[in-house]
Amino acid sequence: MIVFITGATAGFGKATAELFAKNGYNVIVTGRRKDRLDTLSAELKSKYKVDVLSLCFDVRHLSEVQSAIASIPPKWKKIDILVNNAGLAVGMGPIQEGVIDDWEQMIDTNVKGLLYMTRSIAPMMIENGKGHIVNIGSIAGKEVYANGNVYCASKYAVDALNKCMRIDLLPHGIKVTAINPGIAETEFSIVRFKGDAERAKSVYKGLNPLTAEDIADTIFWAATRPAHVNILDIVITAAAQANTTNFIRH
Ligand code: NDP
Ligand code: 8X3
Repeated sequence: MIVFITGATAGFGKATAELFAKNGYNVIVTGRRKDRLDTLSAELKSKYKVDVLSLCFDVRHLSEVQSAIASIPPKWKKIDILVNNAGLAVGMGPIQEGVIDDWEQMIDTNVKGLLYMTRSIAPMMIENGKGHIVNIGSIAGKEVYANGNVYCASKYAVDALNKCMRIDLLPHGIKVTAINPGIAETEFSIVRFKGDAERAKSVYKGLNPLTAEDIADTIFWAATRPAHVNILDIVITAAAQANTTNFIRH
């Protein structure tokens, strides 16, 4: 079995690569940070004795996506599972003060990147006669929150695409699943607040957030149901989170 994971250099993607490798799957790990991909590949190969293919590219650039996919050796072409995970929030503030470059980054990564990946890999799955696409949305794609505007919009787009691609791929036997996490402690907030570690830490203050491993576990569970079962959509939060705005902090 082959699993292709976008954004495997950190957070959910990295934990997902580890969990699948631990369970004997061969993994294709991707991201922009080559040093991290090299370290992760070496670790997974030596620890779990699986094959690992590492592809370094930026999901925002169609030409990079296309050449990365074209470079996949024949034995790796039968991709069983695609985890569309690469994504980010950049900035947080009212719409009237929005930073256009932050908006572009979120839309280009979370929406267009996911589309480029799906457009490249779904035809390969159709040719193989099977496949499973797991899209990482967010609770922010189910319910908005103050100052979340463009990030929320990008994840609402993932929610819509998830539902639409399930219809389009249904005749081809390809499963489509969305996993929508609430707040989870990864590098997400450090990226959102542009390296401000103090501000990033404050997001999780006084509560026990989800971990990358919790999400990897959920992805793995959804991807390993019997052939006749498909999990459509999961929203998962820390026990201390009720929705996008209500938390219990101690
Ligand atoms: P991290 O910042 O820890 O990891 C993000 C991953 O995405 C990294 O591997 C990064 O790799 C990759 N990535 C970002 N931009 C690009 C790009 N342009 N091209 C290729 N890869 C890219 O965050 P999380 O693990 O938390 O986030 C993973 C997904 O989960 C995202 O889609 C996020 O929106 C979503 N999410 C996160 C939640 C949270 O609270 N943490 C909650 C709900 C959803 P690199 O920088 O090396 O390219
Ligand atoms: C990340 C979760 O609530 O910070 O998607 O937007 S939230």
